[in-house]
Amino acid sequence: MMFRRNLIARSAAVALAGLLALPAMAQTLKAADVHPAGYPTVAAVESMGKKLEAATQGRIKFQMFPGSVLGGEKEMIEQTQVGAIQILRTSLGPVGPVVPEVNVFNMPFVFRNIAHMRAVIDGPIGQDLLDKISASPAKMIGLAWMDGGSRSLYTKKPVRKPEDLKGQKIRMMGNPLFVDTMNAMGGNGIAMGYGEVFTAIQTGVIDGAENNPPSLFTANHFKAGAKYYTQTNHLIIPEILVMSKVTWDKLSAADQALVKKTAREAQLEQRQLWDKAVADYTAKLKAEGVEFIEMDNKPFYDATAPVRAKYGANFADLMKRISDVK
Ligand code: GTR
Repeated sequence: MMFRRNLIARSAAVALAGLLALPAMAQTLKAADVHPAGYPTVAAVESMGKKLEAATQGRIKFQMFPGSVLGGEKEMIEQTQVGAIQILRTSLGPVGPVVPEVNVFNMPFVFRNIAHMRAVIDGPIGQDLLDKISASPAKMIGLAWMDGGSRSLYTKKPVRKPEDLKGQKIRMMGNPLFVDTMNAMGGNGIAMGYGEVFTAIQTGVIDGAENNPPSLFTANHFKAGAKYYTQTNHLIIPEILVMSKVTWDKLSAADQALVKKTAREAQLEQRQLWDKAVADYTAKLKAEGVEFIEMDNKPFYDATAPVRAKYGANFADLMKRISDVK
């Protein structure tokens, strides 16, 4: 009896030692994006995945789900929070309702231009915000920033000044801050998922939306009838790459460092791809007959001052630090 118990204990110990000696189990990271294959964010995150696979000899595998196949951004954020999606590239816009601290970057005209936004996200303020996301109860780890360029209005009728937006229903991303922004700009802001915009423009549920040229082109919204692109540049919202905290907590410290390093490289790669995409898609939109309306956007800046005052009250110091960045 004694002998058998010893034998069982010994074989259990041998089995345990065998398990410990096994390499860490292979795992697949599911990455998601609303944009289609080939879009700068998708391409940069795919190349991050290849680096992760190579550096871990295939122990970490990577699978990209582009084109909203896993849902709209709001749904994908929720899936990331519970660990059903491991890596998500999303606009910071719909992250605002989950991590209110990031709304400082979501405010209209908070950045002077793209160069200013890049200087801020590349510096200590950008790192602070990534850390705030990671430390928040939202169960997401902020890995890196991506470039979302600057957002301008596109509508069925030409718009040159705030008064031209009167009575026009304009789709905004799901965040009350953006609905307030559009209302202040003179239109009626309607929160709606990205995937619903095409049909909503086509059927007249909305009169237009706002976005950057690569999104306007790849989502085909101009083909639904929004052919006037007014250069308001009212929102310069960085995009973000996050990892589910559920996944992050299971990674070794070495793997976490590798994920951060490759994410940071993806940030730089996406930036190169982005600048080219903006130029290419702008040319393509023009070739498709989209009229780019250049105008003075100061009246829109002035009209949104109450939005900056209302939401900026929570971030007075941070806004000063942002505006001090050269
Ligand atoms: C794009 C952005 C997407 C998504 C989309 C939208 O510019 O890259 O992440 O937020 O806009 O308007 O919903």
